[in-house]
Amino acid sequence: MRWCLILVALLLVIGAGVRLATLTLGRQASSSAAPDRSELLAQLRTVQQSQHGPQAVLDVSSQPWFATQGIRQLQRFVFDPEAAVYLGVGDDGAPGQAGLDDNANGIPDDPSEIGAVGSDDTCVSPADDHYLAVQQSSQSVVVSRGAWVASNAPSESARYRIPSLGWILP
Ligand SMILES: [Ca+2]
Ligand SMILES: [Ca+2]
Repeated sequence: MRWCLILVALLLVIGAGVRLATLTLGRQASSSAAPDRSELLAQLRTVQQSQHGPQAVLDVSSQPWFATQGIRQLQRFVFDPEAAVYLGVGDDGAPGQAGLDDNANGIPDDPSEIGAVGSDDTCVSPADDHYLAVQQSSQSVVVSRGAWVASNAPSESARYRIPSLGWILP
C-alpha cells in the first residue's frame, strides 16, 4: 500500500513536470515567432500615412518586418452589420456527414442536418477563405449577420489581417 502511494505521487510529479516543460517550450516557441507589436504597428502606420485616404489593400512590401515575413499586401476590413455569415456543407458536399442520417429523421443528408456535430460542415464569414464558394452553394444557409468585410470605407475600427498572426488593430 505504501509503495502504491509513493508510485502515484511519483507519477503525479512526473506528469506535472512534463506539463510545465510543455507550457514553457510552447511559450518560448510562440514568443520567438511573434513580432514586436509596437514595431509592427509603427511600420503599418508608416504605410497608412503615405496613402491618400484608406485603401482596401495596403502595400507593406517596403517595411522591414513585413518583408522578412514575405508579406507584400494587407487587406483592410471594416465591420458590416449586414454581412452574411454562412454555414456550408464542407468538402463532403452533403449536409452533416455524407451518407449518414445525422439527425435520425430517416432521411440521410437532408438539409436539416447542416452543421451536425462531427461533420465537416463549416461556418464562414467574408474574411475567411472559401467564403465565395460557400456563399454560392445552394446548400449553404445564412446563420447570422454582422462580420468584417474587405473595404476602403471610412471606419475608426478598421483592421487588417495577417494570415499567420490574425487580426491587427492599428
Ligand atoms: Ca458535410
Ligand atoms: Ca436526416
